[in-house]
Amino acid sequence: MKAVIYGVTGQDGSYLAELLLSKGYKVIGVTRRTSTDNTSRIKHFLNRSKFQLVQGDITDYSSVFRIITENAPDEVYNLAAQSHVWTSFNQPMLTWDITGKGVLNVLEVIRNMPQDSRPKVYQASSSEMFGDQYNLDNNREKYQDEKTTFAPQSPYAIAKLAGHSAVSLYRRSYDLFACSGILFNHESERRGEFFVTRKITKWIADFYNWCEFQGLDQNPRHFTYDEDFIHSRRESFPKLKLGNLDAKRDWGHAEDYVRAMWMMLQHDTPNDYVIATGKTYSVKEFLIQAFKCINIVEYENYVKIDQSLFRPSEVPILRGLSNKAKRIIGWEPEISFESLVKRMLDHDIQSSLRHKRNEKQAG
Ligand code: NAP
Ligand code: F7E
Repeated sequence: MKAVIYGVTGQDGSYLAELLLSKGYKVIGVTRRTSTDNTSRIKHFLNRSKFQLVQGDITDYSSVFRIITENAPDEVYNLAAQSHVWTSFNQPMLTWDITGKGVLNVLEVIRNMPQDSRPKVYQASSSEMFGDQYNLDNNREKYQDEKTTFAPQSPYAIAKLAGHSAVSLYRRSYDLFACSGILFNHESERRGEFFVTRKITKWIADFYNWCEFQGLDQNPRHFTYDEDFIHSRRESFPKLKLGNLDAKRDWGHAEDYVRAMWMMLQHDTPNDYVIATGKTYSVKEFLIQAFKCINIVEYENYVKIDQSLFRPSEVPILRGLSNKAKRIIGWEPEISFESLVKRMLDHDIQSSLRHKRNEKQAG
């Protein structure tokens, strides 16, 4: 089997490539040209004989055409996106071109191929498409599933909904084997550093090591606090700046979610599926859970609320029900919220420690 992955250098792309390589696939990962190295997440398999990195950009139809027709894959996974919601308010056109129109480039290339050589295609849709919509379950708890109305609340979500609708249209109209995974938030040790979960775990890890290097534990009595800084007797450390702590998200681990992508394409018929854990936590609850891992029980002294990090329009609560995915493709998540937080924090503490040691040696 052969697969093309758009977005291979991203969080999900790196895990998906690992999964497909472990199943014996030949994997062609597409990367756009950048002036600095963007392969940090995929370095460990770059030299595998079954992995090939090719240059291309999802917004460039000619390169999409060349990469898909010349490689003749069995499966194409489109994970390429400007995926940061807050950024999409400042760069709506770019977000549209990559996250929305880019999907059409892939679909058009595949539609124009002879029927018997068309690859199956996976599209990375998003729970952001639901916006502020939800249904109520028997306990009057809010949830979203495949039947919930879409009401996008950001340029990112609008672009994703365009891509999602195009996949559905091309499947019905041209008989493409095309699936959309409506994935709820999923995080990991490889999550981009400007998403809230990783921003939190990275900050806590740096703070933890800052304390360690001064020979202090994290006991609040060692510190004094002002509006922007935490002070020890010798040094100061900037507080963690965050926006809306009340938003609620359904957070899973990316390793579980890339498995769902692959499972969708192995089924006899193409379909759209919600992929989620069914549990929801506020940003505040994530914060509390992460601070708990370094034995700090109150986060308030360490966090500054920054109004500039609030969004013009917010998605208040996401909680996905994946009953359809469980019933039809047999997918269920395996990694819990608690172990997600712990894995991210342990990883960040180790890498912050390495960084600090190198800094000390160099200086
Ligand atoms: P990510 O880490 O931001 O990765 C995005 C990938 O897209 C990167 O490899 C990036 O390349 C690539 N890319 C950006 N612009 C491109 C272009 N013009 N041409 C080709 N590639 C381009 O995102 P992720 O968290 O792995 O998410 C994967 C996909 O799932 C995205 O489409 C995202 O919108 C969607 N999604 C994510 C979540 C989530 O919670 N993670 C939930 C629902 C849906 P560079 O490395 O060069 O930047
Ligand atoms: O924000 C709040 C923010 O940026 C989560 C993407 O993968 O999942 C992701 O989108 C919540 C929001 O993820 C900060 O207002 C508070 O309510 O981590 P996030 P997201 O917007 O949910 C969906 C499913 C995707 O498809 C996207 O590609 O946290 N929040 N303070 C903050 N968010 C950020 N980034 N930074 C803060 O300082």
